[in-house]
Amino acid sequence: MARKFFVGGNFKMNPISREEKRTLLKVLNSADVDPNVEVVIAPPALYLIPVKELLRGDFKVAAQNCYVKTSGAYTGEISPAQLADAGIPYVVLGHSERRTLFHETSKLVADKTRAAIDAGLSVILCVGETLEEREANRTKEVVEEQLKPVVEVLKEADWSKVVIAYEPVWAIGTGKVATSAQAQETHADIRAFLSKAVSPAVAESTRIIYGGSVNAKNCKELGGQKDVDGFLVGGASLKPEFVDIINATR
Ligand code: G2H
Repeated sequence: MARKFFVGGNFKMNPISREEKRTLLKVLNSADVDPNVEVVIAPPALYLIPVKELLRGDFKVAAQNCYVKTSGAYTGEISPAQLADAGIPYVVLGHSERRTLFHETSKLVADKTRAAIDAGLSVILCVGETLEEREANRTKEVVEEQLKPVVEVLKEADWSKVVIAYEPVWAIGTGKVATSAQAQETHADIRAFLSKAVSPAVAESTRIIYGGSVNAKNCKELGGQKDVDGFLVGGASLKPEFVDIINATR
């Protein structure tokens, strides 16, 4: 079965006012979008429920993080069970900002992935190399090292609940996008890794999306690559051009 194109909007810690949030939602709710694209919006945790209530029914909502535990003394955290109970279907895990600024290891990201899937959530799992790692020709190795713990905890089960976001760290928020050839090469490597480490069927059906300075200008070429099944969009998801990115393959 063909993989459904997937476009996620990662608002990160934006917008900073409810008014801005309403303006953004107005643009999204009135947009003419390709019905063959799965669209998922990840606002800050504070706005998850209002965004879910105000957002058009054909778009879904994602949390930007969750913890591994179901409940308990974990001040400041949100559990996968709480997200599921609130009707939030997706969670973004392992974003490089979480790995770098909040010291999340690949093992913790894998455990969060397992916990989220056990709670019934789907996961947008982020991986990607730094500039130093790319320049040392270590991209494939780094991405595989980030994926291995996930393969270990998930085994063959539940992969339909995972969307992998390849986000080269050097392209995140920098305006420096990967070339379509660079994105295609790493996406194909990830698919080959999944084929060996999990199964050819999982490799064929898992969506691998690209993130890192995607905008209305570069999305068509990137989205035209054989193994690029969509995007995770940060900065541009806060602007009207996000609609053009959703429609990249139309
Ligand atoms: C990468 C991306 C969204 P941006 O972090 O996850 O952000 O499009 O701003 O580079």
